[in-house]
Order: sequence, then structure tokens, then C-alpha cells
Amino acid sequence: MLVTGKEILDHAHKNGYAVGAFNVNNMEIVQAIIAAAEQEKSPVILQTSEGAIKYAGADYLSAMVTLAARKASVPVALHLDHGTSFNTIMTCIRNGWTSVMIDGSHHPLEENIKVTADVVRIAHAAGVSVEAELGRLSGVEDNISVEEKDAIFTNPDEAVVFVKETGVDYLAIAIGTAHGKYSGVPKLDFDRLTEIKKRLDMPIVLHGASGIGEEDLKKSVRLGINKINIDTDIRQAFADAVRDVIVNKPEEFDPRKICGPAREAMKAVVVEKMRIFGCAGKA
Ligand code: TD4
Ligand code: ZN
Ligand code: CA
Repeated sequence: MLVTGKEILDHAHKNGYAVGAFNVNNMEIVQAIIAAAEQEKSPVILQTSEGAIKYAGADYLSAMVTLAARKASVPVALHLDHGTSFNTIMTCIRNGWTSVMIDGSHHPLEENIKVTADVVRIAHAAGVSVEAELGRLSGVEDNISVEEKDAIFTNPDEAVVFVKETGVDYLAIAIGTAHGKYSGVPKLDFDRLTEIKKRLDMPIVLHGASGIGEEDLKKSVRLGINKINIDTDIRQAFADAVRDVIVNKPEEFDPRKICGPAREAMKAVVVEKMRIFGCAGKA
């Protein structure tokens, strides 16, 4: 069933687990994630970047995910990941998304509050949940100084002000993860997460979670993360599986024989994440 992001994440917050939010760009990815969620009896969030909308079209993505959600026995939310323009937000609200992220994290605090509050006002009027971001995710993989950390990572005092002034439903924070592949071993600021969760009685979001080890993921969930974004690990599974067919069966040219194994491989990744996040069995 199609539900709002808030419905899924409030339950996760109250019951101490995290729900996987997986990026979708085509039919095989949608089916892989839904099959995993059904098998694991898990709530799930399917999210689209602005790039995904540009690639596949808002109408196609909406049709695929809302169909999948209608057929599914588990709660499914359709979420906009890293929305940056008012236009994209409006397109999503009009096309059946049940959750949107407005990413104003590159703005100074006051401007981030302003753009986020604007989106919250219109989204809530349409019954759509809102995620916002405070802190910077980029380039924080290597060993950095305390001063640098304070400049980049989410400030707990600012987080309290931000949430109060915007009315946002869940907040993405920066504690040391980054988008894409890691070159080194990321070191997460768990003390900061603990402090933020202590001050905010709401769902907290972790971006850039591909490549983070099982123990750190479980610890993040224990300390209050409720939505975990995964994209790169699924892309890698897709590409590895497709490459395997192309390289080992060079005579194969049936798209179904090329994308079918990739769909299975992506499903396996999602199943593994759902067990780690604790959302398996929660639907
Ligand atoms: O928000 N995300 C996913 C980012 C997807 C970007 O998609 P485009 O290439 O279309 O812009 C995450 O936080 C996931 O991070 P991860 O490290 O898992 O990829
Ligand atoms: Zn992200
Ligand atoms: Ca990553």
C-alpha cells in the first residue's frame, strides 16, 4: 500500500529501527526492491533523484512505483531525494509522491530555514511529508580536525532551531558519511548523533550509507537513525551482474537475460540491508 513517508518513519522512530530508502531509476530496480520488501515483510521507501526524474520521467516513475505500491502487501512510500528546485517539488506533489526532500544544506542556515519552511507549507497542505538536510556530506571521508568537523557536520543547537522553525518531518544529518564509494574507511561521529537524537524527538536520516560496514550501520540505528539511503551498493550489484553476462556470455543479446540476473542481484543487496537496518519483519 502507498503511504506517506511520515507514517513509515514515525513508526520506525517510536520502535527503534531504520527503514531503507533505495534509489530507483528503472523498472528492474523498482521490482527488485519491492520483491525484497515483500519477502522480508518490511516497510520500504523508494526514492528518486532529480537525475532519475530527468532520465525516466516523473510520470513513468510515479506510474511504476504507485503500481508496485498498490500491489504490495507492505507499506511503500515514494520519496523525492535531494530536491533542489521548487519546480521539482511541485512536479512530485502533483504526480503522487508521498514524501519530498528539500535539500537546502548548501545555503547558510537562515536561507536553508526559509526554503525548507516554504516547501513544508505547501507539501503539508497536500498531505506530503518533508525531509530536509542540515550539514554537509561532501568530502568528509578522511581524517579531519575538530574545527573542520564542526564546520561541516550537523550542529545540534542549529538542528533544534531548524526543526522548530521549519516544521520538517525528518532531518538528514551529516556525521561523516559521503555519497558514492569511499576511498578510505569513514569514521562516523556517533557522539554527535547521540546528542542530536537526544535533542530531537523525530526520525533522523542517514545519507551516503553504501559502503558503511554492518557494525557501524547497526550502531547508527541503535543511536537513533530511522531512514538510511542506499544507492551506490545497488548500482554496483546491477553493474557487476550485467558485466558478468556480457563478459561470460558475449553471444547473449536478450535484454531480459541481461537485466534479469541484475534484478536478482539487486534484490539480494536490499534483503541484506533490511536485515541490518531492523526493518525486516516490521510491516
Ligand atoms: O541520497 N542518496 C542517493 C543519491 C543518488 C544520486 O542520484 P543521481 O546520480 O541521479 O544524482 C544517498 O544518500 C545514497 O548514498 P550512497 O552512498 O548509498 O550512494
Ligand atoms: Zn543523499
Ligand atoms: Ca557512500
